[in-house]
Amino acid sequence: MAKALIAEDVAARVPPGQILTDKFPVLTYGATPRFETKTWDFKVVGLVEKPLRFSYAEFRALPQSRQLADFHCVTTWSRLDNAWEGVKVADLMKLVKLSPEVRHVIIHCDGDYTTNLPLAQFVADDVMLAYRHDGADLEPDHGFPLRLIVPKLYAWKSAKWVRAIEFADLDRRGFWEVRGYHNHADPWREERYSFQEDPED
Ligand SMILES: Nc1nc2c(c(=O)[nH]1)N[C@H]1C(S)=C(S)[C@@H](COP(=O)(O)O)O[C@H]1N2
Ligand SMILES: [Mo]
Repeated sequence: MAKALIAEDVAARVPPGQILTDKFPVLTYGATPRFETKTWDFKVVGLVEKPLRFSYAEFRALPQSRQLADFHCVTTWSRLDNAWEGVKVADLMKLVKLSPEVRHVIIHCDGDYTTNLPLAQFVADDVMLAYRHDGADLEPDHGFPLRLIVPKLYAWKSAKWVRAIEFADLDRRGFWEVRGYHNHADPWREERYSFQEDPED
């Protein structure tokens, strides 16, 4: 009886068309970038009162959080209860003064990967810049030293090797969003492909 209830809870957390896995597959377009502490930095740019730049040590000195979150890849695997540690975007935003016209965010990564999301989704309480996963530093292939985690959207929005956050007034589609993937990417609505987009939306 107890087991059946747990199975039902789990089923309720797996979006339509997804299959559960305990593995942690690596999904990367291109090669894993090299990390060097000395040259690495993290920037906040675009329509902000004052752009910010953090060295690796400065970023690691920011307030830390831990959270469990589910992860849904558009290629149909989902991995539940990932323990992420890092800096909550909500905490980072305490240091950022946005221009009033900001509506969109573009994430820039090493290797020229980008992804975009609406400001409201970016500042959601469960969005995090993570450097640890399941009790260990992120593996290089999984985004070390820093990746974004956006649990409510398909995982291509969870950009690995993040180097800069750009705040913008207008939306600009990212790497996969210009290659046929959906601009919104809500797994509960199966927003997988750009042909599903409502032009009025
Ligand atoms: N920089 C970068 N981030 C990325 C990707 C990528 O190719 N480059 N792939 C995305 C995709 S499609 C998925 S499903 C997740 C996979 O994360 P993982 O490789 O840690 O499982 O990372 C996302 N973040
Ligand atoms: Mo993916």
